[in-house]
Amino acid sequence: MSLSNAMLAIAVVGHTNAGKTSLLRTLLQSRDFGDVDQRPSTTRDVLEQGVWLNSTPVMKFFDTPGLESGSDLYAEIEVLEPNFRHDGPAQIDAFLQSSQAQTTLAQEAKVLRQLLHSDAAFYVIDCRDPVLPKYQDELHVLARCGKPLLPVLNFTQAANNRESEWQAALAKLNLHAVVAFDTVSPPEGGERQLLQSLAVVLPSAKDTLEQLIQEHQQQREKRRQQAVFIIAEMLTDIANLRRRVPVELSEQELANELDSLRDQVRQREHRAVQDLLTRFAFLPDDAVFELMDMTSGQWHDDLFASDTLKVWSKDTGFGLGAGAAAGAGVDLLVGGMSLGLGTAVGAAAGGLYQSWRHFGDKLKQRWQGHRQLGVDQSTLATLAGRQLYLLEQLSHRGHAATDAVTVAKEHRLSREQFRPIAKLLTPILEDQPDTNKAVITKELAAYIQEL
Ligand SMILES: Nc1nc2c(ncn2[C@@H]2O[C@H](COP(=O)(O)OP(=O)(O)OP(=O)(O)O)[C@@H](O)[C@H]2O)c(=O)[nH]1
Ligand SMILES: [Mg+2]
Repeated sequence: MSLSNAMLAIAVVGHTNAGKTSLLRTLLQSRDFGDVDQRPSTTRDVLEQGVWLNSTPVMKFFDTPGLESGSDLYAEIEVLEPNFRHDGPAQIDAFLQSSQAQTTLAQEAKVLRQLLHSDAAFYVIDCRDPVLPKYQDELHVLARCGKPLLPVLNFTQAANNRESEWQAALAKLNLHAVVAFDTVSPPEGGERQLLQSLAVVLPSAKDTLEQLIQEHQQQREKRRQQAVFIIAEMLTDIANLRRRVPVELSEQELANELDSLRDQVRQREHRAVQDLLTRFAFLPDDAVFELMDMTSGQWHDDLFASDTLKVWSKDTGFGLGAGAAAGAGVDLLVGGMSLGLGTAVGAAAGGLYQSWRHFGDKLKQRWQGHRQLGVDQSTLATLAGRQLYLLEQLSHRGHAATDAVTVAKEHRLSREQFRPIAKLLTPILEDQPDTNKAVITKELAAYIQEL
């Protein structure tokens, strides 16, 4: 039967602490698969996990305990060689019947048993280690199982790695297809290379592995689109936050209002972070956000004074010049309005109703003794920058990583990057009538997707 039509069984084997469980966490995108620890012998038993393709199980990975006594194991199996000349799997079988396989070498026996029952294996190597004789012994024994082995060089990001030494040692065993794959920071396209290399040593599984590569690529694209949408939605929600406060406020009251506004911002940001972590199958504590500096809120009735006034003066024919507009605050606008109320009503009747409704609402609030407090643009630029930084980190992060991503205060967008976002958010910030938040979120997402 062609393997491409059956469930593939792939074992992950190697010396203890080489990162076998970590490799599977990253491949399976499962942050909580098995136990990972810096102490040796963390995985004590074989642990399996299925992989599905369009709801059909196509593959099973088997995590195995670490090999610790490679040289003792080699010595045991060497003794059996004359009885089963040129038949490695028979030698291994015979060893598995021996008393050592139940006692001193029980951990090694579990690995060999699993390998005999698998179609192929990843042999994980901590390539910071020198090629010690015990590793060579271990490899010679594994090779006798008669199964395709694909060596995976882990810890390749370490400065002191010995990749070339290992490549040379592996070549002596006819293991020429070797993949460098740091499980914590996998290289761009690393998973594709890993699965394609597996297809080279296991040609009958090529179709399944190709389909898996494609499916994962589609999942990655979809996940990115969803993530970008989460960020866009957070920005429109936060731009839309406002607090209606009395015009006359003591310093303390204003400080309290700002605190509440900042709390709302932080809560919304936190929700986006948790959504992103979930989307990328990380755990809630996998990102640490440094508390953001939010120096000020902004008065939403005069913050966009210059643009607002320009629009207003154009719509009503008040003819406030750009210079006046740039310097004008809400009081000037209120003053102008009071004087020109008749003109404004006339303008409304003359088809400028939209404009009147928009500005009229704000002025009405002001006349009723209220103002609106909202989020300033520099806060929005920081929020956008932080989320995009997190997205970038999560996109390149292996699920074997155990430390958290730290998102700093200063991860804000540059002025150039933020300008189009600010432009898209303006109708929300200005509380313009008939603003369609859903449409703006979509446009924002499209822009962020290209960043
Ligand atoms: N920096 C870094 N750490 C890694 C990497 N791979 C594994 N580790 C760490 O190395 C230690 C051992 O990883 P495990 O995945 O438990 O190794 P294992 O081969 O399954 O170990 P046993 O089950 O004990 O045989 C853990 O502390 C991991 O976090 C890597 O690529 N980079
Ligand atoms: Mg393990």
